[in-house]
Amino acid sequence: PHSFRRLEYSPPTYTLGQVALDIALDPAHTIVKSRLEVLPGPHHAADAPLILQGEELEFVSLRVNGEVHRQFELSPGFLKILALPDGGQKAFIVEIICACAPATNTSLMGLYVSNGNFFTQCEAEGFRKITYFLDRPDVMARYRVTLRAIEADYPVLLSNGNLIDTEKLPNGWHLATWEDPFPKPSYLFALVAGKLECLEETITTSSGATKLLQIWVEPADLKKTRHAMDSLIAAIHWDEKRFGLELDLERFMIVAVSDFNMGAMENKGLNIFNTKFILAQPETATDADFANIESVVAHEYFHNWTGNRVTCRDWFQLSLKEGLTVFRDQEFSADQMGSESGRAVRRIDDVRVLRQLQFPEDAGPMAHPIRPDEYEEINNFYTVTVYEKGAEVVRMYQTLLGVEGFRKGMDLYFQRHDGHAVTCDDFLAAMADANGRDLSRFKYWYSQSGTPKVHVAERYDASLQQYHLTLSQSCTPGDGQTLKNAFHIPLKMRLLTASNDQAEQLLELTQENQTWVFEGLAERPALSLNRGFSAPIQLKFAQSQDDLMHLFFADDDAFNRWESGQTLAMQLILDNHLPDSALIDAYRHILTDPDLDPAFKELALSLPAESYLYEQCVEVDPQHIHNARRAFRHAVASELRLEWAALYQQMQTPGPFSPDAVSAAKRALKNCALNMLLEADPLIWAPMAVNQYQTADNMTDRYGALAALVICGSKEAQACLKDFYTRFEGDTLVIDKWFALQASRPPVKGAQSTLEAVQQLRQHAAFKMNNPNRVRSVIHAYCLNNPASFHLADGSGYVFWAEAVLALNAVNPQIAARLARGLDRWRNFAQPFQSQMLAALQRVATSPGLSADVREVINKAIG
Ligand code: B3K
Ligand code: ZN
Repeated sequence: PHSFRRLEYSPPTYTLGQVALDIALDPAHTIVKSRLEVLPGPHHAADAPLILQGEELEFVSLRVNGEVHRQFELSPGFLKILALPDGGQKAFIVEIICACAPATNTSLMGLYVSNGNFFTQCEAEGFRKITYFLDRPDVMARYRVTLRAIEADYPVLLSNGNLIDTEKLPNGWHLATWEDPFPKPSYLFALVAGKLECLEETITTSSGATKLLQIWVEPADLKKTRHAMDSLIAAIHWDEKRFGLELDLERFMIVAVSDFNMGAMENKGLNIFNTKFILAQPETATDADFANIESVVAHEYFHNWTGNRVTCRDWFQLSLKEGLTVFRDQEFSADQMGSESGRAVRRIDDVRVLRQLQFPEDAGPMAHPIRPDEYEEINNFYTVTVYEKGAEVVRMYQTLLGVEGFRKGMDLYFQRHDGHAVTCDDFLAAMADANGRDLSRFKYWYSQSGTPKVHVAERYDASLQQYHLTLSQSCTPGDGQTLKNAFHIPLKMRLLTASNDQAEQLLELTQENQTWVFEGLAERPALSLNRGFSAPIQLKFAQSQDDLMHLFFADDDAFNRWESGQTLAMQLILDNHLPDSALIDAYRHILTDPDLDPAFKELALSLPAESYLYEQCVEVDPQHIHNARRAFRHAVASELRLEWAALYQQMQTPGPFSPDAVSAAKRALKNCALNMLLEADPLIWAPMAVNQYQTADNMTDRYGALAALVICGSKEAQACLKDFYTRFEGDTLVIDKWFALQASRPPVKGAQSTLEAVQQLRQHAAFKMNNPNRVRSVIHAYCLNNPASFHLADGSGYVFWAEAVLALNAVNPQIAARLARGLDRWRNFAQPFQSQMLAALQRVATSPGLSADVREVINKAIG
């Protein structure tokens, strides 16, 4: 298999000026005519051939400077054009005609058909499935695009930029021509054609310009677009205010499609979204859906500057745009919460995702630095490391430089690089130069993989009234990197004392070992370190139970308050213990505190995820961990049953539904209480859950009640599931929830196994192997998100996994490769799980016809 290496980057031999595309859309045979103005690149050598990428294309013809050109070679993946005029040293024109087959394109890369409409997905390397091209992000060109189609079937024709012409054509065809004023790399190209309608709004931006915003969906979905539009408008205003960045186009369009490989795509002026991240109404979308829509709409909008105006030189630099844009959307979403405690709750949520998904990745066979050095298939590197850890790295600049210093760095970054394709080093340089700071040690966050560990040793000297803090760092890489340089680790800390006289400080750990001495401490303080999770590290700190308990009661940093509770619970669960009375009292104190944000209460009472617990073990026994955690949860449910019952009453939200953060937090805590009550006394509380299910006026409450019944294995669950299906049969996104809930049900004694249920769901008439959302709601939900039902000692879960990976490999390599990641951590499991996992991996590895995507993941797992 071929590997691409970061250090082998070389600038393009040729670049592009104007690009004109003329595309006649036909599901079976779309004809693409391109006219490329080709220019010699900066390091051009005379007579260099022009090598264009192209995949799954039917070549029709080639002209150079208007003449038929016969000196070319076609090979899988390439069109090599030789004997160019003037040895290619002056600008020349290449005209190519080729064809593709969108209707049979199930990879959902390039041009494809979904529900009778046309869509494209070009990032990372999909444009080469539309036409032969210099398909690399450092070649930026100006596009003019003419789309032709039968008007009755495809009344709406969209592409990037501004609409400059529409015409009726013979035989019921019509055309539309779009021109994008901004040079862009091919991965930001998009077209959409079909029967769509839009919600539109005009807004005025900070400079007084008027802009047209449109959200295009299938006609029946128009009523579900309001929240996405509100989110877009909020994001536009936030970016003006926080970063001084204004929308640069006259028109900004979003289109929703139900067949999509990921969440959404930031194509210039024409974002394309998975319907899951656009469509919402209270009856069909949960509070989590509303929040996700807000954050994904903002994320793609923010890419307009961080990604599109300044883009990546090569795909190794992906985190340059993704880490930065995730950081921006996290900050936006936190601000939308409207309060400090709301901000903290968002932060806790983001850190949970990082620790549950990214920490395991960074310790496993697919570990890579946020700027990878090597890949076989770039699609495999759109990872939680590049995105979420990348965002943590950007956050650390802000922690080190302050909000204003960070803004100065951003301003300089745009001043230097607007309109260019640049690198992570350029970003670091802008941050350092704008602030006159030496950030040379900070660069290791880009080049070294693994989660750094920070070991804490503390000593209090009563006679000198001194507190000594020694921190040492280490890092075990997962990907064969050996040499580790010390990271530059910003740690917010505060010493908690009875007199409350110590301020928060920022410690910069830049050596392997450092000691700090704090003076004037009349009593031994409790240490609150890595406040707000200021660095993406693992703290190794044998903090005393007393201090942890003190933090859980009294830390003014909400993140660390939450964290100390997690640590207390985690230690007990891993030791197979139930909560002691001190911890139950602490939980009671939190639940009954009238001044505490309900969202925080809900998080404080949520136990560490099984996948996070796995990371603390040398030999993972998934069934053992599940049982220990379940028993612990049962005790928390039973011992606090009075408090849960009271909260269930207090957290009702009478009146019309509103998705705002305060109401959502109440619903979250109420539904958490309902789950706990069903855990404690299922027979008593099942009727209450059924009642909530039946009378709910919103999806959060209806789904919350249904999920509680399903998870506890209540006999009422089946009837409610049946009702739910009939009630929402026409609504694909809601039916995805119905599938996902059953596939993620933890094991229930005496009930059908989840594996059997999932096998039946795969045979369900509404299951579709070529729709990624549906596949994710059944197969990925079971294999990646339901550890105790998946890790079965007889290996049957892994057999199901292997068969699903192979079946998906033939349909959609990206979706298959994501599933293939499911056994990454096999080496960490106890027997018999470990051998059964290896057998399943080997079965996939030795199967014929593996895509590059799946092959890379499986080979790395086996090692
Ligand atoms: N940039 C896209 C991701 C493209 C994934 C290609 N396999 C969405 C985003 O991060 O905004
Ligand atoms: Zn992104």
